[in-house]
Amino acid sequence: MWDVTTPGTAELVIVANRLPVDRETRPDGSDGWRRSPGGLVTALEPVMREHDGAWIGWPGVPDDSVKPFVEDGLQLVPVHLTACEVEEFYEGFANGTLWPLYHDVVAKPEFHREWWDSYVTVNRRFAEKAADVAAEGATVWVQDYQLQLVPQMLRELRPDLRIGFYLHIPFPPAELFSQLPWRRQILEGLLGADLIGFQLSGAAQNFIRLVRQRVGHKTHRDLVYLPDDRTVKAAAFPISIDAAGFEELARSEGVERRAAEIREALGSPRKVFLGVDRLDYTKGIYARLRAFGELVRDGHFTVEDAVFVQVATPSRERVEQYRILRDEIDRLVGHINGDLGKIGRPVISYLHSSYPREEMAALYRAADIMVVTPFRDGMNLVAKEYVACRYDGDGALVLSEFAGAADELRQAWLVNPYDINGMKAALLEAHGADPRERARRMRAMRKTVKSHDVSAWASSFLAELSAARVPHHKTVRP
Ligand code: ADQ
Repeated sequence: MWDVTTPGTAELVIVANRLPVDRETRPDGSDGWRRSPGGLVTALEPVMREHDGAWIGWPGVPDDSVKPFVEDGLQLVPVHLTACEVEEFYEGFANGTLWPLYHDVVAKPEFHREWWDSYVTVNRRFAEKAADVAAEGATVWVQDYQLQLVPQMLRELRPDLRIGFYLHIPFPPAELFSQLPWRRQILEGLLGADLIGFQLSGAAQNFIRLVRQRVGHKTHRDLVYLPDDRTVKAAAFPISIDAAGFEELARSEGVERRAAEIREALGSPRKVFLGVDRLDYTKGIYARLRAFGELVRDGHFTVEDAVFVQVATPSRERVEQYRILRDEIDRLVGHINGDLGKIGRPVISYLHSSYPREEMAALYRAADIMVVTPFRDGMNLVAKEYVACRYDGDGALVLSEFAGAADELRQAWLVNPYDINGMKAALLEAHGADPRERARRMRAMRKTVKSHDVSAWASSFLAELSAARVPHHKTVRP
């Protein structure tokens, strides 16, 4: 068995902005690592174990120089970022430029040349690390918008590798992408990969069209033909969840008990509405709470009838737009509860906490109506997790048409999150739906989620990548 301290030996390398673990200080004061809760980790961990892979990423703390290490059987290779790089590369270019631009300009992207310079520097560092760790002819799978230049940089260093790239967020239409002063560099960066995966086929088509327009390469359907005889494929691989794992959790006695406790703690209302999101302006939290508040104000529900539980985990708090959003939602919840709540019965139960998976499953079990209304979302795993937990066939999903998940979960109550009256109507409809109608919709959605889970996602991407043409010029490492 290889180990991370021997360079050039890993057969599978995952490259992601973050390592799959977070630093923690144990009760005895010593430092250690805890697995981070995100969907990406759950998706890729089984693949990592099966292929004895290495994971390259930033440990999450600036100016932290950690040597490669093994944690819970996973081989981890940290990449160092300075405090200035965290500001310019991560908070700046990744989350202040690319994130809003790729999400339909829901917020205004900022273009700063020094942010771009930092993006290039940090992407090069990740590429060099991957070049160092990967064995001859290995497979490298680069993840997400923070690292779009890595495929090309890595190919220059190591033409022997098979390189895949997966974008977890939307890829915008040409009209929006073309605002980016560095549009050509990003497209060329991605074209270093043999296979580029997107959530939806529309995103792959946007990419192919842009490559034709802006880089001038020949394309046919989902293929790009490069002058050096390489072909690059761009296709959709919609991500999913560990559906069986969630269902098993939901069926456990502990989770059932906890779900009943949650309803009781809420004052045993007749119906519980639930929203679970990272606190992000793309998620449409403000508009959805306004819609619910208006339904209560207009007398459609009383506080005894219905309560809205909104879990919103703060994220990217050093980016100004996120601080502004947090204040706006705090104020709105205050207004609604102040105007319409009664003693011990708030209209909206608003929580910032981050929960373990068991508690998430209990929340999903406790909720009659799950409300997922992003303005734009690559996929949205919360919608799929809710469906996976409703093994009883009950429960209703209100879902934005602009979430990637809406392509698969057609039987949800689909809404346009910009249309507050439309959302109010859908909330009322889902609330009043006949149990048979709810069961019919849920059954169809469960079939979809169960038949296409996260391991199907990872293996279909890797199978396609390994079928990709092997490059002509294999270099032999010294
Ligand atoms: P996100 O924007 O983070 O992901 P989402 O797909 O909903 O959005 O995933 C969030 C994950 O975090 C879910 O697994 C959820 O259970 C978990 N989570 C949310 N709030 C939590 C809390 N308070 N405590 C614990 N866990 C919590 C990005 C893209 C999405 C895409 C995913 C995966 O923006 O569109 O679906 O990547 O590709």
